[in-house]
Amino acid sequence: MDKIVIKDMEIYAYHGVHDFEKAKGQRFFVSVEMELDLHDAGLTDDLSKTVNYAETAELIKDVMTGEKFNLIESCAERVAAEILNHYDPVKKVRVRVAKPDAPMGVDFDTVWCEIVRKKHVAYLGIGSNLGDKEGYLDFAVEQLSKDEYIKVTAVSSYIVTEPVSDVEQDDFLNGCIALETLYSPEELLKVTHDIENSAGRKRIVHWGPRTLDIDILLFDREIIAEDELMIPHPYMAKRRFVLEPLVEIAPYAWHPGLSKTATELLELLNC
Ligand code: PH2
Ligand code: MG
Ligand code: MG
Repeated sequence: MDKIVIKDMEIYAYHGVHDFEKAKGQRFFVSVEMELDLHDAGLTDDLSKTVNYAETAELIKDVMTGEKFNLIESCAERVAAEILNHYDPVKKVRVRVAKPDAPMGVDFDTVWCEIVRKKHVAYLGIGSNLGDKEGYLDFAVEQLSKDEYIKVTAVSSYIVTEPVSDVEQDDFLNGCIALETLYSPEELLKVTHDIENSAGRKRIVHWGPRTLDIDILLFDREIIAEDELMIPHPYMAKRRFVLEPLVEIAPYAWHPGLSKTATELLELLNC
């Protein structure tokens, strides 16, 4: 992947565990490597097709001077999040924060931490068969869009589907959401649970009627098999109410366990 790099930007700031560090301040050196596709910008000589590094430098300075953190880790985390949130074309960033005058009882050149953060792509299935079904699905989209670490990139049409269940219940309204996120799968799961709960979801009957169900279907090409979290979603390949809306927004979404696209999975259900 192409990169834009800013190396060792010097910023005077007030981070540190000790009170005197927060009062007096010291020098920090911040480096960032932003991964993005530079081909188009190079061919067209057009600044709007790339990231303006002078603007990035300002952004980094604002993050580093806007708040006082205990840890250089927190500085790095915030810089990474701001850059990824601010610049759509940047998919991955490496951030290093160095503190050469850190109070240590030894002679040293410098000390730094370095992190790599990237945007993940995830697909969610949403469903409701209680109350204002459309309202609940819209609520899920709204709440996800509001989260500063999530960008909703596509929402499918909502389709009416018959319940796949042994429990007698009303028809569902189902849909799919595509998003980019800085969250890990576990963090995203917590976000989706919180949204289900604020939609008044009560877990009374297993596989019973629900105001709002949000399932993580796919997360990058990861495979996770834990009690609380299975990715890809274990039943997605068998369920038309998942695959139809998924194919509408992401026909080539890849199922890493079955090594098939969403479209291929839907075709298998049809035959
Ligand atoms: N969800 C289930 C069980 N059955 N059937 C339909 N049609 N739509 C659903 O979203 C659904 C279901 C468990 O989450
Ligand atoms: Mg479900
Ligand atoms: Mg669920």
